[in-house]
Amino acid sequence: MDPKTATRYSKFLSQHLRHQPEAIGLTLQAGGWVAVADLLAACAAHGYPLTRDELDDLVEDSDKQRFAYDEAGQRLRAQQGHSVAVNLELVPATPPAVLYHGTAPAALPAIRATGLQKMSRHHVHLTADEATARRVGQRRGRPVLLAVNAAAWHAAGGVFYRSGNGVWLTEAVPPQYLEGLDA
Ligand code: HQG
Repeated sequence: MDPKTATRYSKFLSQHLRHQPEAIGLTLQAGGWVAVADLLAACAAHGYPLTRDELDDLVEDSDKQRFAYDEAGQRLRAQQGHSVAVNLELVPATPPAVLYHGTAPAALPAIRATGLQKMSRHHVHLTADEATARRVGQRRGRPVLLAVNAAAWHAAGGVFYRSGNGVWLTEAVPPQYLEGLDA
């Protein structure tokens, strides 16, 4: 698959494993899983035919490791980013002292007032690495980098999880734990 086609397919998979499984006739099992055979059939029936080998390549090459097979390789799921109700069975974890979030200038007034909110996803997405956060912010224009005082928010009762692909997740971050809101 050439890189452009791979990106198109990867977006199609993200869309249906995170947001709209029913649009291609899929139902996510507990943990967000779908049987690979069902997924391949649904993709083919909706204009995205692919072989198991091509799916393996997409999973392996996903720049953010968006997808993961179960241990038997029989089922696939998105590792994070869902808007549909799904229980990823995440285990609370102690975050690094500082985490980062990239956003856009237009969101700042609301974030100053209410802190980081999960919006349409299940969690606020944070990263341990500044460059990744900047890239996330860039999706919406000039990036604004916020530093999250994760140690303090964790000590005050904030619950953090780490997804299978290393994204740090939390329910919300109150504004007093954010730096960079004046950008
Ligand atoms: C902003 C992509 C107003 C928040 C990315 C963000 C990431 C607020 C937007 C992953 C707010 C939500 C997640 C508040 C937060 N008022 N706006 N109180 N609190 N916001 O896409 O973090 O390619 O749901 O700053 O690369 O941008 O899909 O979250 O701008 O890793 O794998 O509301 O999604 O990865 O946007 O991105 P999103 P995000 P994938």
